[in-house]
Amino acid sequence: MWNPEVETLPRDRLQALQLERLRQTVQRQLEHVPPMGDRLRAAGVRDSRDITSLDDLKRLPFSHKTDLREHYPFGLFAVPRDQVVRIHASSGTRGKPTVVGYTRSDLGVWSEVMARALALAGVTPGMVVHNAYGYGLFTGGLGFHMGAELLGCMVVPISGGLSQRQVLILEDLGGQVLCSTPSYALNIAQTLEEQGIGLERLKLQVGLFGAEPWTEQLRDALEGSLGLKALNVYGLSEIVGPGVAGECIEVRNGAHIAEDHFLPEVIDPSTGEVLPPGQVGELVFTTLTKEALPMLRYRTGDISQIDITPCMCGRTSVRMARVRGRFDDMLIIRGVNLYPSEVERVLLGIPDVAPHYQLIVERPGAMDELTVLCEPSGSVATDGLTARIQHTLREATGLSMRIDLQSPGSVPRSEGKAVRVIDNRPH
Ligand code: DLL
Repeated sequence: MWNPEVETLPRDRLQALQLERLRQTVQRQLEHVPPMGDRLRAAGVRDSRDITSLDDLKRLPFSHKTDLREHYPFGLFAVPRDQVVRIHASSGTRGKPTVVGYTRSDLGVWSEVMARALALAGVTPGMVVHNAYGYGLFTGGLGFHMGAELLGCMVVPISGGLSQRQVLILEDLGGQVLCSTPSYALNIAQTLEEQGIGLERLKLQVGLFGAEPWTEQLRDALEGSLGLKALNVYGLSEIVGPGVAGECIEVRNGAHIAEDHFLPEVIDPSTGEVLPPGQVGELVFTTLTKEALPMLRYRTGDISQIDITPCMCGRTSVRMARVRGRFDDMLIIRGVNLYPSEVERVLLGIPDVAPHYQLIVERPGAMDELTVLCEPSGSVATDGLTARIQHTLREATGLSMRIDLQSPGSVPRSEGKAVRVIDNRPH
């Protein structure tokens, strides 16, 4: 454990710390973020002393991505500009990106939670960390970089892309820890195979994968093709970046939330009502220590659930289940709700199918049509593979899909977050 004292804090002491820090976040917004301060006052919160228990969190208004967009770029910052030492931005598929800022202390917190996430995954000082998350405005590259340096690892800041050079460096520098999106890790695995580099020439032990939804089936595929233990890391720019939660190597069932810095809730997305632990809903986070961009009840759009049962690893934090997708990612095809990750789960369970896929949605007439681009795992498709894929997907999802089985290497590969859906329907 990176910080055993905090990571095993008894729940009552953790909750007392959360309450004290929640008050500070509320005070920060009241005093320093006019749009959010006004919103709090309208909800009847005039002073942080109005917050007397963690239950009072429910009284506070939600915040949304649109708040960041409306006050783009710096309108929700709670500190003078000269205290902001770093900016990142989330990619944002529509419109302007959301810009986030960090004070020096925020960077310290982020490094700390990332060092914890790496230690959770079994990474120890001195290990060689091959960091293939993109460096730049995306939080992946620099987030993992800072955490690995703090832990005392040797960081190889390779960033994403240029797969042939990527595998050369991976082999020559003896990378033991691979950090990348799961879809890019697949790309690396394929390049290794194409270059004839066998796993015995590599030193890989652990992979820390995140930034996009992925399934247990993809975990198996990555472990098999890269010869490592694959662990899930979750986070989002608006809250800090990667490091909000991470899986432990001991159990690998749910990601431990760094609850001394980020307070989680799960809500019913249509009513906003807080759901009890174990129920599936939208994840909402409140930052407890962020200075530059404090966030109260930020709606992530991510679907998950919280497990409060104690973990065998000894940490006392609650765990969040794998995010199966965002509400925005859910496709409604002829009345059936479908998450791309559901297609991944089914597809990867079918023998002879490679773990590369993309979904194309079209509306040629009155009805929506879904085409699944995929590839055989061998150099040629086995007999009846298309029909088998179509049948298995229909059985599992209730939807009839067109299967476009392409030649190996034809489905577009990702260098960062994979584009799983191309929606060509008229809007
Ligand atoms: O993706 C931060 C990150 C970088 C996390 C590297 C993990 C590893 P954003 O670009 O702001 O930040 O995107 C955040 O990505 O709301 C989720 O929808 C999705 N996401 C992040 N991690 C996971 C994960 C980074 N482990 C958005 N599983 C989030 C599923 C994830 N989805």
